[in-house]
Amino acid sequence: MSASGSAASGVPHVDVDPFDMKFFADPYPAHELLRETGPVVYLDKWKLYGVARYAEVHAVLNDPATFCSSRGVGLSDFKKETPWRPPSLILEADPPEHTRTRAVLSKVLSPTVMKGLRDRFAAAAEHLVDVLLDKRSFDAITDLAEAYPLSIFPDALGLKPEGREHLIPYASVVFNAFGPPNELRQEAIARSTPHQAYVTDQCQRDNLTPGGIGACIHAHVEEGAITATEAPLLVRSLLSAGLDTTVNGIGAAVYCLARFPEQWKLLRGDLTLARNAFEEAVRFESPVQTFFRTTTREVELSGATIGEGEKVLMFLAAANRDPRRWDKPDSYDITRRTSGHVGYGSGIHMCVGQLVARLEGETMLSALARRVAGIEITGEPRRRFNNTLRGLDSLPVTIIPA
Ligand code: OVV
Repeated sequence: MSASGSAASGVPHVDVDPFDMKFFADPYPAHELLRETGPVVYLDKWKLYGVARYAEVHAVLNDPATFCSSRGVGLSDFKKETPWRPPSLILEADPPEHTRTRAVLSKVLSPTVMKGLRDRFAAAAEHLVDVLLDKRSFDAITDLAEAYPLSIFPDALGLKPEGREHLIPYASVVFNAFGPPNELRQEAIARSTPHQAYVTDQCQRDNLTPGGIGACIHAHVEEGAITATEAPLLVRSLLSAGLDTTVNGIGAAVYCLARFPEQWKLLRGDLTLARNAFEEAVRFESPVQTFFRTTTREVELSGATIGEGEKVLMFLAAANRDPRRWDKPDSYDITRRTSGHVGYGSGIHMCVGQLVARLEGETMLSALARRVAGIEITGEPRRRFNNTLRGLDSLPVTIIPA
């Protein structure tokens, strides 16, 4: 891992593979190297530009005409390669097409819809904490971070009970597929057929329970906002992005609160901090570590010239700990002003499901803090490796009843 020579374009080259197991195991020294080498860097290993400072990540996210999404937000350029699945109509789209599909998903995930979900989410969180208090010792990933979203989100969408075991594996393929053609990506896609078959089937109108969020998306066909062919693909976006992300977000929050007991005490003393404790975990761990854009023209960014049709990798996680933007960036502080973090992105593509994520995070942390005096890590946490998502596979804990 090192920074070396400067290309004619004025961009320093960095010898870092951000999709390597060693990088995933401890990305922080590499994030620092990427930030300190320059505002824009070039990664020879995968022939891509990178931005790791807050200012440049924010700038790229907020110039979607220059840094487009329609050529894919992974390393693969959809103009040069066939995508592994039909492109997302929201994530992998630019205005004006994006504007129309985004409006539909914004409506079905609106504050009003959250009001209708809150009591159910809160009751499910309380119930799960009851179950976990009975166990005392459990795995905070499988038994909590996965179990909680699985107990509410598929029902909120209106999925039938059968086959839900495909949901996390499918999302894992989706997020691995944004990465380069390494073993993680190739293996994930190779094993994806049954998961894809399940998801494609569940997106059809007849397979979605009336009243659920999936059915609400299909209802927008009658209003003329989207076509009957587009509706299933928009449901697919929620199946792709709505579960594994919150699993890793809730996992991150529990991992933070277990490692930093003074923050746990603060939360227990003031339950209104639950929502910000979750938000700070999203900043601190950045469950979604990276996304790409593709340049639509030659562009100058902070003195660097990037040609047309280049892939630019945004290190969201590095931006979220950039000391140029954050005081004590490496401290998990639930009283911090977290607004402006890019864990959900920024600009026109900023996470359309962020209210669902926050509602899940807030209800779970507040249920835990109400009933649990302490969370003790009792075994070695095991990391889960993914080209885009950061999180654990296993976190053995024991909880102390309040
Ligand atoms: C934000 C995100 C991640 C993965 C998939 C999608 C969106 C999608 O729209 O399919």
